[in-house]
Amino acid sequence: MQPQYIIVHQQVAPYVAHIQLNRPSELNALNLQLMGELRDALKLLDSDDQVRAIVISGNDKAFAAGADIKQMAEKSAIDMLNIDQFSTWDTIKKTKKPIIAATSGFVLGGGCELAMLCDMIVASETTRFGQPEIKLGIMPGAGGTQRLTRAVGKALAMEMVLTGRMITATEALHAGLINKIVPVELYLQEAIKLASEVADMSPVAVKLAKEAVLKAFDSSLEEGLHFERKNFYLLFASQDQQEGMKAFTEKRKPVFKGK
Ligand code: DAK
Repeated sequence: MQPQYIIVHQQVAPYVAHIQLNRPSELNALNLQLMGELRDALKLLDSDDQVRAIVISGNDKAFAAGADIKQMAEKSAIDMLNIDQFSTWDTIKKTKKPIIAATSGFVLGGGCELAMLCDMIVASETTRFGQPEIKLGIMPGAGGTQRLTRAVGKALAMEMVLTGRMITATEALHAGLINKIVPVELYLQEAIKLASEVADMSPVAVKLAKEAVLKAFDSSLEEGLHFERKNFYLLFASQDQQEGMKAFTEKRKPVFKGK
């Protein structure tokens, strides 16, 4: 069945897929159906050999203005427990291929948490990031107190989470939340370009390197270094390692096969 709230473009560049969140009249508010469609699309792309990097965008006005407040408003704690949205978010989190968020306009609440679940963020200069849940009498529930704090530090995270203040793309860049800022007409193009750069590398090395970087968030330095070492050794069992080093000595561009 065709998804209703996302558009999947299989090959926007060689080995690069693009998912556009497409619920513009609600500023891409993340209702349950949209999140389910996103989860299913990512699962398919993650197992597709023709895809090595994925870009997620919204539109110029909003990447996503958060979870759908209208859908959540009447829910009880037990409804929330039974719906178990976390399993959807957890599946998205398990995507092995790199994901780049291309953001513009509002990146709020669950939208900000979704962008932070991605591996890199390319933002237009009109992007505003925020965790405004506190204004609704709740708090972030999908990583907004944890990933944000690790990215920008306690002072700014505390301010954003406790006051709901949105920050500009420039503040986000200085705080280390995003990778780059570009003019609004270029953010998608630049994100695809960044994804293409990654897609040029060995997909096995990219997968294991992404896993190792993410390990830094939930391990001690010693554990993380140990994990890194195992993945490093493992890559010496890949054809891509042989190709990469051979191509270097032969002064040519490597052709990586993901094997
Ligand atoms: N939900 C539902 N509809 C939304 C929405 C949202 N988050 N954001 C905007 N819309 C809708 C508006 O209701 C409006 O619809 P109509 O009234 O035209 O039918 C339309 O989009 C256009 O919005 P506005 O008219 O408000 O546009 P403005 O430019 O005036 O204002 C705004 C833009 C972004 C400042 C404003 O729309 C706004 O404040 N939106 C709400 C932002 C917000 O509070 N976001 C946080 C939501 S709570 C979880 C995972 C995640 C979460 C929870 C659980 N689990 C895994 C369990 C996340 C929670 C949240 O994100």
